[in-house]
Amino acid sequence: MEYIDLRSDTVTKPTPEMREAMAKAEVGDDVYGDDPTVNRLQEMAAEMTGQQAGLFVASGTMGNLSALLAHCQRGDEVILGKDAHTYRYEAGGVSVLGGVHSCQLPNQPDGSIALGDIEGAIRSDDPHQPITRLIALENTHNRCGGTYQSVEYTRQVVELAHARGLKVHLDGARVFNAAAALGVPAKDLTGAVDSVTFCLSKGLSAPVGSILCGSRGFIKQAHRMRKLLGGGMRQAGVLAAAGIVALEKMVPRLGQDHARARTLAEGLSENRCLVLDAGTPATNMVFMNLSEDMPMSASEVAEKMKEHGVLVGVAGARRFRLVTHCWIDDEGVEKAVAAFNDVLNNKY
Ligand code: TLP
Repeated sequence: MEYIDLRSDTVTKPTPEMREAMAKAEVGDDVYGDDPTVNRLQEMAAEMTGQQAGLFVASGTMGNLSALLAHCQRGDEVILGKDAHTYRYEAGGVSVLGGVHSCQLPNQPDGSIALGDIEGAIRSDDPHQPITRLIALENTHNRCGGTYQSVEYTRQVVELAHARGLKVHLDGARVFNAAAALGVPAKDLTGAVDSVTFCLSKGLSAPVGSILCGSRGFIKQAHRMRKLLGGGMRQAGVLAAAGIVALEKMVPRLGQDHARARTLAEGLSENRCLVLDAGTPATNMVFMNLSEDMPMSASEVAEKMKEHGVLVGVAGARRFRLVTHCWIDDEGVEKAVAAFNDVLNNKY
């Protein structure tokens, strides 16, 4: 059965054009820097993010971890949001492998961290305390609802950080979605930070990979960290070839996913068993809860939805996350709304 899969945009499969490019990719040993396709992808990524250099990594998690390890020494501290992917969903790698302490601050509804909170969390030069080294942002912000932060906010955090001798890393797994929502080139959101990771294997539909971008000196250090993490790949050009198609062909179409997420939310808002988050969707994610009088749990509803051919993300006992992507068309959106109506109607 071909499911309508709304669990995440990570479920996207490579497009026929990507498969063709992968089959024809010129390759070499990337540990020697000899893979022309990887090199081209890294250059394109650096250009698009307004950074000097790029590094192809296996995943968003590896990109974030390589960056944090490159910026921080053992005993240093990273300031991040308590709902950051890096803090919640990356197996604690920064502490486990890096000995890096984390200071978790509240995320605002748009995923930002209040400037005053950041300022207040920066440590003084005191041997009792860890050394604040890095501020980590996330744009779009996954757990806050696929929300995005402005160019101006990003600039303010960078200004504050640099004035205090700190660096800024951006987990931009979906930064091209943020840029599409704001109607600006991605480099406006990424050009000023010290490092940025973005993912090719989410809304951009490539099968594997993320890119970490930063200055040449930083990428040299991150390259060492990638090796340490076991992420030195060899003929990775077969994967990078799909990444090149992703940057050329998939970035410009992300707005379509946002429009479909809006249509999906409109359709679901008419079902009285569902309570959509205020303002959802900001980009390609719809977040919602079951209404109080619904006797079923989100997992039970998800099971029934599966029987109707629709896979949904369970984000809590009574909460869902639905993510649109290039494999969800208008018909898929209609079918998903209809399936929710079938499963939930007459259940309260
Ligand atoms: N997010 C996944 C899950 O891990 C939750 C998803 O389905 O959304 N940063 C952000 C903001 C992310 O959302 C993700 C993946 C990552 C980093 C990690 O990327 P990968 O999965 O490539 O390691």
